[in-house]
Amino acid sequence: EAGNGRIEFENVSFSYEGEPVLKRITFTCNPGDTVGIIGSTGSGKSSLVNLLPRFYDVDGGTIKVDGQDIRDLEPKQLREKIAIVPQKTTLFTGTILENIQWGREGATFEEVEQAAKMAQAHDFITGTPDGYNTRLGQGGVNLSGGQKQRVSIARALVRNPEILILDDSTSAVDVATEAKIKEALKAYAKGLTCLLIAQRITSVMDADLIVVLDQGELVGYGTHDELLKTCDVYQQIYRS
Ligand code: DGT
Repeated sequence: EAGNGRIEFENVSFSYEGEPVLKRITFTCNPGDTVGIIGSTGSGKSSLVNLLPRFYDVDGGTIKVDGQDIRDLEPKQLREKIAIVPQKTTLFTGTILENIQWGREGATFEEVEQAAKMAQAHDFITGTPDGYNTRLGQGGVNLSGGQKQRVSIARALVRNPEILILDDSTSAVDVATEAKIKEALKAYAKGLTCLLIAQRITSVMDADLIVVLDQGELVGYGTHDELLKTCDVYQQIYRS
């Protein structure tokens, strides 16, 4: 359905064991937008996205998805809407096909293939002698870091989410391939809302919106050009 995948953070605060890590975060993400999230280590990027699938709950403020407070959604509804590729994903001993199907039980081969194509994993998979039936060693040891990340992205995409969260999931993928992944996500039939955490500024520069975090505070919110003019922290990241 077009028009799904709106995300609203309103005055969101969050702390770990009384230690504040997110302070009054407010931003809106329109359906189909790609939102880049950038900021130094420890600025709160992962914490922010981990609130969406309710791995943690807010201390204050509200997060809404498609107009509904996520605390009012059933876990199942939330799981159907949101797919997250965590910073450290785990592939298991089994075939590539099984590793991608883990995202959604009952996904057909065609659906797996389609997800892998979007994640730019299809070509390297079919380039191996056993293709999708290639058995991975523990943790996916026989794949490169970038290949593992692409299989993990395919695992999330096979779930057909409205919202895809990539937590530093393309750090080991080369810039050209990363651009192709982003293009494929843009062209995704349902209009996928994507939250993309990245270390490289080139990964977020072309996003519809960029959220800049600094020590748990939202210090910038806008496009690349806007932030270059208005946000000191963004300028510093850009220059470094
Ligand atoms: P990264 O992944 O190194 O680029 O850093 P961010 O920006 O993703 O930051 P995040 O959200 O991982 O951490 C924000 C702050 O929260 C940082 O001071 C570390 C702290 N923190 C993160 N996870 C936990 C946790 O599970 N327990 C506690 N007590 N503190 C945590």
